[in-house]
Amino acid sequence: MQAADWVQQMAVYKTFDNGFEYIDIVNKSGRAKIAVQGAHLFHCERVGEQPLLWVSETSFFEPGKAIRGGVPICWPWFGKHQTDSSLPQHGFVRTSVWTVVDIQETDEHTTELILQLKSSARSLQLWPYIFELQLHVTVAEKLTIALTTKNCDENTFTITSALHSYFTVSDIDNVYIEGLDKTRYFDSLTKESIIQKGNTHIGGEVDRIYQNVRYPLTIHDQKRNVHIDAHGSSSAVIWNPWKEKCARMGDMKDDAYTTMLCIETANALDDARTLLPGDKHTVTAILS
Ligand code: TA6
Repeated sequence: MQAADWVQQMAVYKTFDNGFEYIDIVNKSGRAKIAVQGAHLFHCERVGEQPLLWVSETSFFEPGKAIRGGVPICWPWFGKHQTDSSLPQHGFVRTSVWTVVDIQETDEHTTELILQLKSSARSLQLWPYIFELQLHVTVAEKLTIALTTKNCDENTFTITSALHSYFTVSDIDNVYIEGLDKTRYFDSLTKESIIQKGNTHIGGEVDRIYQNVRYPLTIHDQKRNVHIDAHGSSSAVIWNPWKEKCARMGDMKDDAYTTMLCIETANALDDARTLLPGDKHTVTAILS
């Protein structure tokens, strides 16, 4: 769609038929949609381009279920909980209902949103610390997502996290990632520690946590390049479930793996962040 097909600018609360609430943002740069649950960006496209973010055609948009695609927020732990397997993978904030604090249409090409999540009786049962999260999203020529953690507790805590971005690719067989050459990664499938040689191609299931990443990274796709820059992160997770795992996932069509690639701006493994009482930490992904 061209900008002319859209109203020039808007930021409107909408709901799916089941009442699932999201904000629909349009400006002269493009369009984005962010769910109030999880502060979850699940759509972003620039004028005249295919969507930047991938979302599953069979994703749930239901209370308590994470959307498959867009940018899930993994916090206060990335991956499985280290000691309690009954706790949800990737933490609990991606299925929590956030509060929209502010929406500003700063100019015709830029819309900024701030969403907030504070600790609660429920969260304290899952993770025993008082915190405040803010997500600052800027929808413009670049999509900027900044997650700020504030330690409001009297105790120090350590977090791992990821802005778990799913990107649309034309065909997984014809893309590669530039920027990870000579970077060590932990292979979550084989549990090995390996040094990346050259560009990263995806020829099967890939689930890797790269450490000491020197951003920016670039997805070279046949039809376009996608640039991922970051602040407050020195780790990146690359994931594609490939055929077999994709077929087992209830919220992905069997061939969905062919048009998606996750490059997650993280604070994972050695890049975990420890916050003293009163400390703040911001992890930012700049996608273009
Ligand atoms: O992206 C890395 C990863 O931890 C993979 O191992 C895979 O589990 C993926 O996240 C999706 O996790 P989810 O809990 O959203 O199904």
